[in-house]
Amino acid sequence: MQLFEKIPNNVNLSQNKQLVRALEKWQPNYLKWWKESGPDDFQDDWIYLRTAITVEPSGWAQFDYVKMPDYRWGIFLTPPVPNRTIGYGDQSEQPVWQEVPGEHRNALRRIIVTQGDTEPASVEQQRMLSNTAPSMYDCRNLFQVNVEEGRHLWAMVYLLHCYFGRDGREEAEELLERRSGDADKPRILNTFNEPISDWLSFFMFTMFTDRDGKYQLLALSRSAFDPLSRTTKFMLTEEAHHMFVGETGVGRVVKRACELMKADKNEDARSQGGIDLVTLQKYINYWYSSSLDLFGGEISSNAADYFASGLKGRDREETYDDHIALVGVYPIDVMENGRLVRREVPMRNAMNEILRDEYVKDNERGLARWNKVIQEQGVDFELKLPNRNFNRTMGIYACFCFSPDGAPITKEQFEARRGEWLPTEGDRTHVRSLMLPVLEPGRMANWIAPPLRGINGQPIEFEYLRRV
Ligand code: BYC
Ligand code: FE
Ligand code: FE
Repeated sequence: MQLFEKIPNNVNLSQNKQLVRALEKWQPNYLKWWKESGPDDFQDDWIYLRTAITVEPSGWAQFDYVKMPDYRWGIFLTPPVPNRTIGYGDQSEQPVWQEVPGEHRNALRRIIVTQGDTEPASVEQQRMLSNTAPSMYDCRNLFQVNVEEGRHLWAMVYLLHCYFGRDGREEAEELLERRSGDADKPRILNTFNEPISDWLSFFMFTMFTDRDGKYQLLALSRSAFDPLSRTTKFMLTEEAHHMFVGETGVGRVVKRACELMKADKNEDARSQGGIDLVTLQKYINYWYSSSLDLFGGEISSNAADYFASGLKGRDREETYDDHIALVGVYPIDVMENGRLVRREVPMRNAMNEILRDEYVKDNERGLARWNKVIQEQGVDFELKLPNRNFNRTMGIYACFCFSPDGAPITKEQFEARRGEWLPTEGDRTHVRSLMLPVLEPGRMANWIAPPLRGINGQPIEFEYLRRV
C-alpha cells in the first residue's frame, strides 16, 4: 500500500506529490520517535481507540481495537468557510490567506512550531504512566490522549511541509529531535519539560494544560492563514476529550478522598490509602500556575503584532464591538513599589491576558463542579483556584512573590509557607506510593472513584485493553 493510502486525510494527499515525498521521509522518523518516546508499555497490545477517518460527525470517531504503532494518524482540516475574511486587526474585512505572506512567514512558522512542539512533548512527559494505571479504563484514556497528541503533531507538520518549503521540513525533523526535560534539547515551553510521574499530575495536566491548548487553538482558529485556522478547528474536536479526562479524573479523586475521609475516624483520607483534599489543592496550585505561564506575558508586543497582522485572534471575536482594538485599553494589575496597582494597557498589548481571562473563567466552572462533588459527599471543604499572580515564572508577576489569594509577600514569607501551598517531596512521595497498576476490567485503584460511565457506550468493566 502507498503511504498516502494509509493516511486518512481530506487534503487530497494522493494528488500532492511534494507533500507525499516530504511525509514519506518524515513518517519513519515519527514512528521511531513514537516507539522510543511514546507509551513505555502496551505497544504491541490491542487498545480500544477512536480514530478520525473523516471530518464528518459520522466519521471522526471510529472506535476499534488498534495496536498503537498502527494507529492511522491522519491529516484533517475542517471544510473551508466560503469567502471567509479576516475578522480583526489591521486587515479586517480582507480575504483570508491560502498561502503564507512573505512578511509573516517567520512569525507564523514560529507559532506553528511552538504549537507543534507541545504535542509530542506531552506524550514524552506521560510515557511511564502506562505502568501504573489505576484502571483499564484510565489506561485506555491515556493512550487515546497520546495518539491524538501524536496526530496534532502531524497536523502541524502538515502545515510545515505544505507551506514552508525546506525550512518547514527542517523544523518538522527538529520536532522529533527535542525531548521533554532534556538538558541539551528541551521542549520549547517550560511546562512541557516538567515530569508527569504520577496519575494525579496527569489528570491535573489534562485539566489545566490541555485547556491552555484549547484556548491557544481557539485563538489560532481565528488566524488569517486559512489552513492554520481549519487545522486547529479540527484539533479542537479532539481536545474536548482530553479535558474531559482531566476534569472527571480529578473529580473522581476528589470523590474518593471524601469517601475515605468519612471512613476514617480522624477524617484522614491518606491513612486510608487515598489522596487527601489538602494535597489535591496543592497539585491544583502547581499545575494551574504553571499552565497560566503558557499564555505568555500580560503585556506583550508579540501578542499585539499577532493580532494586528491577523495571525492570532481573540476567542469569541464576534462578541466584541471593536475588531480593530487600536483605541481601547485594558486594566492590568502591575507591581509598583511593592504594591499591586491597576494600570491601563493598550488593548492590543493585552491580548495574551484577554485570552487568559477566558481560560480562568473556564477553570472556575470546573472547580465549581469539583466542589459540588465535595458538597454532595457532605464534606466541609472548598477547592480554590489560586490568584493568577501566584507562583508564576513568566510575565509581569514572575519576579515577585504572592500568596494564593493574590497578596504581595516577601520571598521569605513565600518560602516559609511553600509547603502549605505547593506539593512537598513528602506529598509527592505519598502520591507516588499509591501508583500501583490495577488492570482487571472494571476494577479501580483505591484512591480513585469509578467513572460514571464507560467509553462509547461500553460498560465500565469493558475490556478496553487486550494484551497479546
Ligand atoms: N515558556 O510576548 P511574550 C497545547 C517566550 S498547549 C518559555 O510574553 P508571546 C497542548 C516567548 O516565546 C498550547 N518561553 O509571549 C497542551 C517570547 O520569546 P522572545 C501550545 C515563553 O510571544 C497539552 C518571550 O517569552 N500552543 O497545545 O506572546 C498537551 C516573551 O513572550 C513562554 C501555543 O503556545 C513559556 N511559557 O508567547 C498537548 C501557541 N511564554 O520573543 C498540547 C503558539 C512566552 O522574547 N504560541 N515565552 O524570544 C504562541 O502563540 C505564543 O508564542 C505564546 C506566548 C502563547 C507561547
Ligand atoms: Fe493537542
Ligand atoms: Fe490535548
